[in-house]
Amino acid sequence: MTGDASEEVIIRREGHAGRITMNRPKALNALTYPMVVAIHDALKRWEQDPEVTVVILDGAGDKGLCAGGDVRAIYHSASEGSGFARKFWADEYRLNAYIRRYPKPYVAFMDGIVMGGGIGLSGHGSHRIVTERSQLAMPETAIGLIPDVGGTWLLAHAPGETGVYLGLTGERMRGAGTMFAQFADTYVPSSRLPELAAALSEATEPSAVGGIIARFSEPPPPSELASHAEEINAAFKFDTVEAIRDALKAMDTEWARKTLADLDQRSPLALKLTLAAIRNARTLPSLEEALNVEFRLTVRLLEHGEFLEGVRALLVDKDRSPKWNPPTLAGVTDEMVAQFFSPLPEAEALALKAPT
Ligand code: QUE
Repeated sequence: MTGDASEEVIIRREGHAGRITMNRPKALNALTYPMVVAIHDALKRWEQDPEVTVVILDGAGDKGLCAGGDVRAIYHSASEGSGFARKFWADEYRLNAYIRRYPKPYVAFMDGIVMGGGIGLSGHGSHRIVTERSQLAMPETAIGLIPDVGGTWLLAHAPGETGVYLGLTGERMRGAGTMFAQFADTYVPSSRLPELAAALSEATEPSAVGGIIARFSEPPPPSELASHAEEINAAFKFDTVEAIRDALKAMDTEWARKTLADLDQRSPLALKLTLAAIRNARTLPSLEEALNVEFRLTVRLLEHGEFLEGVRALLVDKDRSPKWNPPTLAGVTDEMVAQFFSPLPEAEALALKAPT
């Protein structure tokens, strides 16, 4: 079971650690379908292997852990229908839920950029480590999608309206902000990660992992996010995106103007679905239920065309001028939102269930 550097993900044992290294550094380690399968298989093997006491996830290269899902592959598959996208998202979300239920410590080194699908692989882990280089985000509304991979669940459990703000604007979390939003647990300087991995690989019991990590923990550098909590809660408490925009306009501060400009770049349809999905996730009993709803929304955003237009404009043609449909918030009716949330036909639905 030796690692092969030509693989998209390097899976190997190092002492008592099962190690997963995302290995597409030229694509910021964006998560492909074969990587989803390889990671799930490795985790299943290590679950049964008494020699493995801890799993460590990290990324090759110096940019970050993972930029997101390989949305370009989904874009290029779409001319043949939604089959590949459905398979990709269903198996990715199943992996996200499995990570949350994993019976051994799952340690994610969230160094550098960690977005979208990268959050799905790390944010549900038992030990989430950030560094001075970490930039975490759920940026999907920019590409006509909703924050998926359990993003609506994580955002729903961030304090106050922080998650609504992060999910709608796609704003990046750094330093202390990652922990304030409850997307990370521990700050460790990036230069100490190799030493931490070596120490973890010597853990003879899963129960030793927390204490090992604590030895490397330092106070995180301050960030802007918590300092804006009051403005965030005041502007993002409303039930409609229109009311949130009005509140930002009335604030007339530098922060409010920047936030408004961010929102206005994003898909009106994705914004309304994201607001409803995060609020809805607060009422759900489990991550699995949130993933099942996310699947309805992502599949329908693909078939509607919004997601393809977003990927085209931001990642393929790179003209940064998506033609959103509808083009304005006013065009997105409550009926349209309700239609997106309605259950898929039983044979097409993702039906993940929380363990009882
Ligand atoms: C929103 C997103 C993604 C994004 C940009 C957004 C996303 C994603 C990537 C990405 C980035 C670099 C790559 C790549 C994909 O960008 O999900 O293959 O090399 O994966 O604004 O949701």
